[in-house]
Amino acid sequence: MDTFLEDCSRAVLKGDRDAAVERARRTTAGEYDVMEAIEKGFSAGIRSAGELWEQGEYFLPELAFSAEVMKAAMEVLEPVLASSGAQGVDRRTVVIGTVKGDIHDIGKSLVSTMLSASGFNVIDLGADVPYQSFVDAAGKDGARLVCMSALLTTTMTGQKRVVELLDESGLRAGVRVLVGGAPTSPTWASQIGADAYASDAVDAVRVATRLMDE
Ligand code: B1M
Repeated sequence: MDTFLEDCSRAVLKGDRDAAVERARRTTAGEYDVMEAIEKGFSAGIRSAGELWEQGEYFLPELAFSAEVMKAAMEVLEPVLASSGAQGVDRRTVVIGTVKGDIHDIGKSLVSTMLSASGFNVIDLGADVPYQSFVDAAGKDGARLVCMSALLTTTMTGQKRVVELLDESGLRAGVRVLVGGAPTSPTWASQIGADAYASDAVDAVRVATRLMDE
């Protein structure tokens, strides 16, 4: 891997906030491609921290600290992402959140920023979002797309519940549903009656655009 990307990854893995923020600033200064720095640098670091935690070499506070450092880097990077897109301006409203019981919000926020950057009007409900809140927000704001993230096998079932609630509310016919997050898959999306699955933030923009154009 490129040394700069390795440095980004290591800064997150070691919980070195100053180094991570410095690398993020250099990225925004145009030294590196922002998406590449996120996906191959900073995200690689948080995934390595997760692996060390899984192997019992990191304790949860160390993993949480790495996540905080990743978020500090993302705070520097997100404004650049947000202003970079805006091509093909499409102000159609999208509701997004991580489902109830799940506080993993780094990937969801990345998807949210990329959708905003691509011109969608994004209503980001945050993480640990009650199922009904997705439905309420979609109804209130006339959303055409509901996006749900889940990182836990125990919380991904919440995505299914939201699809059911959208059905029960009568909103389902006018709303597309996109799911994502590590334990989800295209098969899962079709099992729960969602319209699509996206593997990462770039794919999410591609799939969201396709769903809106259908
Ligand atoms: Co947790 N955690 N965690 N964690 N954590 C995982 C998910 C886990 C796989 C780690 C492991 O065991 N290797 C595991 C889940 C196992 C499982 O269910 N199969 C796990 C666990 C078990 C837990 C706890 C239960 C631990 C505990 O307390 N005992 C606990 C749960 C808390 C809760 O939610 N209730 C917990 C807590 C935490 C921290 C708080 C320490 C922290 C989260 C901090 C935060 O988000 N604010 C954390 C972290 C950082 C991770 C890992 C290491 C990294 C997640 C991440 O941010 N990745 C993760 C292991 C891993 O993923 N390798 C792990 C970087 C991010 C950019 O990628 O989130 O995958 P990701 O998002 C990607 C794609 O998935 C996709 O696009 C994004 C960008 O490319 N995507 C979408 C995501 N959402 C999408 C939505 C879309 C489309 C694409 O459309 C709607």
